[in-house]
Amino acid sequence: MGISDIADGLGRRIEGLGASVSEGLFEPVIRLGVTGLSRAGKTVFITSLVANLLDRGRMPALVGASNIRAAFLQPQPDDTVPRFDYERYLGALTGPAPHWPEGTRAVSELRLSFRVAPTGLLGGLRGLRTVHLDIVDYPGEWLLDLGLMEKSYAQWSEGVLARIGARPGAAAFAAALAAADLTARFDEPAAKALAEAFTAHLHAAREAGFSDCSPGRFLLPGEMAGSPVLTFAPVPPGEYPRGSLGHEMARRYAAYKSQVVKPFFRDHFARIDRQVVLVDVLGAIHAGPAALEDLRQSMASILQAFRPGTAGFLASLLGGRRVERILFAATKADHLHHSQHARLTAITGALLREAKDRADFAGAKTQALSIAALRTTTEESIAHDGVELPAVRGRLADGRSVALYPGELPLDPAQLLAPARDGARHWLGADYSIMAFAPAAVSLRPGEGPPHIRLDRAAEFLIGDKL
Ligand SMILES: Nc1nc2c(ncn2[C@@H]2O[C@H](COP(=O)(O)OP(=O)(O)OP(=O)(O)O)[C@@H](O)[C@H]2O)c(=O)[nH]1
Ligand SMILES: [Mg+2]
Repeated sequence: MGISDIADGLGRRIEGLGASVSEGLFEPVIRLGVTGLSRAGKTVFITSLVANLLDRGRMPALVGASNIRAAFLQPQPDDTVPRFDYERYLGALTGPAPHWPEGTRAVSELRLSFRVAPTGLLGGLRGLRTVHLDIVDYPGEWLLDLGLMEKSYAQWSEGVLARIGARPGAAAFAAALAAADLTARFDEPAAKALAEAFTAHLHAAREAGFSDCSPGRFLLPGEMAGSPVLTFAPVPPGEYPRGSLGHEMARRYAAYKSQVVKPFFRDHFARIDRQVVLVDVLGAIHAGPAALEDLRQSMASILQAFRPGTAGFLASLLGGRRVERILFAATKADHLHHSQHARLTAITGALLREAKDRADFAGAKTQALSIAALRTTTEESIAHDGVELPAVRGRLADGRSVALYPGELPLDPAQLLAPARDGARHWLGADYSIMAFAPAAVSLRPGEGPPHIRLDRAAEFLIGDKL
């Protein structure tokens, strides 16, 4: 740990104290982090959660909802973070031609404030309290970058090169690597060619359903696109003299850590109180055993961020502060008939099991749930060879209505996780499908948010105790 790390840690702690003293006395702020890998469902989750907290008719499991006298959006407190574009996303999901919002590229934030009636014995004597909920949307890939903080460039390179082996685009990257002379004098076009081949591989791997496509900013560069911190790639072990291409790559890797990874953890992650981690378990099962195993390993890396005791860098930033509650939510459960939801939850729990067993997340409360932030289907049973199958029906983007029987998830999660871990190429004797259902056209009644599955349970776990 360097002097600057210590100073940063101290600065945060003092700043953090200031915030908690003034806000703690007057208006409590809950900072809710929403994360998940690309396409996990973060934007849809936040949009539907906010809509359902503003209009709470579909939130029976949120017990404190009856204490809420008013809920309203406010300007968010951080001047340099983009606002989560709630109105636009809600318009996309529930407007006249419902469609999914586009993918997001960066951190964004929204403040929802509640006026809450006092509860308890002396409740009647006090006025309404204000509780602020600051929701922060950030890519899970950025948490994967925490793994880089403890790795030297050589260690990181070795790990990546071993992992990507047969993945899409890896051969083209290997060819680019073979063509490059890493000991030759550094020149920018050569660095760029390698970084581009590596980035192309990351994109292809993500398309194919792989989860660990870090460094996170390579896929989501935002305003850093093309800058030197994103223009490096892993290289084989070797002696790279000063001024060489290989040496400059190592320097840029170090710059990525100090100028990209560290500021994210300091400015965003370190301030989170409650966290929801969205996981597209069904999508990974559909993509096959390799994708499910990669998801498991990626989640294990992501969850490292929530046990800061082991990571020196993060421990010094957090200074004893911790996330109090973590919800692991399998998203898009509306692809399944409700009779299969418990199995999806069990698979999600098992997927995270190892990571959870290694530590108890420093005392944080955790829960696993299967949810759909926006329910796009209705349930029905379809007759197939004389058997009634529990199915769901939804609408495709072209307007066709189709019934889907996604396959029966096993009762025992090991039936999926074990073959995945053993490197199976296909699921044996089973086929799991999902469909690109479009959001259903809804006409929301006054006081009701968009239809969902268990979003109220998620909200109760995350913020129920503060209402
Ligand atoms: N059926 C169903 N599909 C969903 C639901 N939530 C998300 N999806 C699907 O998942 C896709 C990704 O959802 P987003 O909310 O944009 O995911 P994200 O995590 O914000 O994605 P990035 O911003 O690209 O990282 C959507 O376009 C939908 O196709 C849901 O509740 N039900
Ligand atoms: Mg998004």
